[in-house]
Amino acid sequence: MAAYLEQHPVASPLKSIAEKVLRGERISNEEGLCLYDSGELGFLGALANHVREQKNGNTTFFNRNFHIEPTNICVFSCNFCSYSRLLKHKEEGWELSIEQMMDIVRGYDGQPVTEVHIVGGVHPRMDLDFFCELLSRIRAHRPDLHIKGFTAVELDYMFRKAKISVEEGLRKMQAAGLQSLPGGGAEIFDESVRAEICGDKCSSDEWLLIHRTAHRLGMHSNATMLYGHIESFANRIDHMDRLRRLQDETGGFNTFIPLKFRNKDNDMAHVPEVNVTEDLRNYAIARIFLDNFNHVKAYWPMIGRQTAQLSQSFGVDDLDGTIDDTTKIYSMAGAEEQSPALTTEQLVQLIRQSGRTPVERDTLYKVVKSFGEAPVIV
Ligand code: V47
Ligand code: SF4
Repeated sequence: MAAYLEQHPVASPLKSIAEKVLRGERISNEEGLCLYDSGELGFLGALANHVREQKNGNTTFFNRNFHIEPTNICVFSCNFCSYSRLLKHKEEGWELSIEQMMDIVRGYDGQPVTEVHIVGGVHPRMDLDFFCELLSRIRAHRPDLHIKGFTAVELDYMFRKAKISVEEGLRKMQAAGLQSLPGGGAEIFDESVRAEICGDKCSSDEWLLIHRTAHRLGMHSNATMLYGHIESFANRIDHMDRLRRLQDETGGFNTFIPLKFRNKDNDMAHVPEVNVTEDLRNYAIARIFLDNFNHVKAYWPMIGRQTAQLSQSFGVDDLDGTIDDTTKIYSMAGAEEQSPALTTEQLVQLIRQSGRTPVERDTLYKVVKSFGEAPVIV
């Protein structure tokens, strides 16, 4: 970064932000907004890469996981969602029984996966007891598998229906085998944008309360941000500011995952998608702004393999995992990856081609296996 500043004339507010970041200081919301308003791609990439390498060196993490999507029937109607079906259109959706989900788990017997990620629509009849039974069955069948499951939106609905507090509900699920929460359902915290795009599901405060409580009970979680639709840059900064403040309080977030809005077959199909420059700028600003998050993840099934490669020069140090085509939330919304699956060798290769060192991690970023130094690219 110092070399970049020597070679490129940078206007004064940006220069002082860069100097602050190089000194390891936190930037303010106003400075974050200034990066969105006037930071050009090369400058943001150099600065984000500095932060990335300070935190994670040349490593890019991935994990071996698989997904279970219990249902796409959902009581909510988020306008950006291409995946869910209302109960009255049940014939267009799917509902898996516990036995069917256990068949998926058993399908990975003998394979070196370390995590199962469970996420889906909010089905009115799949309740807390149903999911506690699923958790206990998975735990009993494969005690070594880390169970990461259920967005705050799914949990909020389940706990309300069971008429129990967030803490009681989380304790019950934790006892049944739940270990971490994924980051979905955060969307954009700004209340007026949230009302427009997903007004009927849990509020921002409820999302934050569930993650705060989970952290207090010793669980870790992720945080997402759905960007590139009707939100403003100020809304993105506000979103990340609320996450940064919760992280200061609990330290329980593992990773931040920006999710690019995809516009196929949903009620926001008229909203154009942002371009790849904006994706990379957004990764970079997230990396610079969220100084207390150790990791920024690019979810490759959503942005495609090539942007995932590029993102590693813009702050990203994690490319999620080897995932089978059970992930439908993005393919149904128009993502490049219609049937996302990469073998470990392919993912390792993809990371190496970007000049980074692939490291397999578990859910909590413990190293499972390092695949050695990346070859020098000439
Ligand atoms: O909350 C839905 C998003 C999320 C669209 O924690 C869309 O490791 C873009 O959170 N365009 C669910 N995004 C998925 C999720 C996730 C994914 C990968 C890893 C992790 C993790 C979490 O998907 C929803 C919503 O923000 N989403 N529809 C769409 N049309
Ligand atoms: Fe339901 Fe989630 Fe889709 Fe919203 S984003 S409609 S909560 S499945």
